[in-house]
Amino acid sequence: MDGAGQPNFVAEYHERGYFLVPNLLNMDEVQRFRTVIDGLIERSRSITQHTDVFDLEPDHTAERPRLRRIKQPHRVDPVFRDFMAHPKLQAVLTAILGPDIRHQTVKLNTKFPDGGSALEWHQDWAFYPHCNDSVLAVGLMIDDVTTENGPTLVIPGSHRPRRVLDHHQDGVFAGAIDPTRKEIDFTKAVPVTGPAGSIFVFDAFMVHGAASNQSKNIRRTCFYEFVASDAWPIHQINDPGVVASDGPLESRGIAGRAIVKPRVTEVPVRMPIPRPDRPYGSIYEAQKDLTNRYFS
Ligand SMILES: O=C(O)CCC(=O)C(=O)O
Repeated sequence: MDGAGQPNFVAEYHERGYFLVPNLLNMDEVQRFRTVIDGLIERSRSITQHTDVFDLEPDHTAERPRLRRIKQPHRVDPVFRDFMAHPKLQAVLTAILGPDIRHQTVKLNTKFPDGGSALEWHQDWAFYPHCNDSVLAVGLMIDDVTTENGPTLVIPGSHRPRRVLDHHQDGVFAGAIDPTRKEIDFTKAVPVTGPAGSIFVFDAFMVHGAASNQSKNIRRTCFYEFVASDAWPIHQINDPGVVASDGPLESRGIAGRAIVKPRVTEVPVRMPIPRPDRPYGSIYEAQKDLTNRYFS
């Protein structure tokens, strides 16, 4: 706690745009996730194309299953949903977002050994602008995250000033910024590493990405996006799936009250309109057509 009675991570969040809470979950809790995820990976053997649940690496096969992502895992197994009610997580979230909180989306990025896909630099805000900026993401480390197994990389301080960089290419949403525009100093990138069970929390305006997994160890990180209950989406790139399966937005509260009156503030927005010929599948698919890449 600092002098004003606020946990220190709140100041860190506002200054740098992110912070780490090591070992929020104990190893028994982590193991519950791992068991469920191992079962899902087994299930993916019979899949040959992306589905509503599985996003596949290009070299995925039945013999050697390799996933990039498990989409909306909280709809697949309660372990992912139950985490949102974890008292330690709730304490962190309410310190930043206040007492009334809703979840926006959940995704489990599974970076398999020997080449699990990179993600180009982007701001989450570009994907789901809201009517105010009380929007953040929590990464829950299911495995130890090291500098070798494809950690999330952040650019500290890039969450301010509030601006949304151009994530479009040729007029369509491409899910990443163009590194050749030199708007960001990538030499400032910091890998977010930590033991399994840790969480890191980052602002939706933070520029971040992730290199590919060049190690022999899997890196599974589950990303939860949370918003203050009075922050309502201006656009949801993965709509209507989210609304249809999770029920109406006002029923997705994880703490406090559902607030159906949006708090509207001046926020920068560029509408993330996807390609007309391909429904939005995942960030990996959106980034497929990029001409200029940083990581590969
Ligand atoms: O997998 C990572 O480390 C980064 C995830 C991310 O930025 C995303 O899924 O939007």
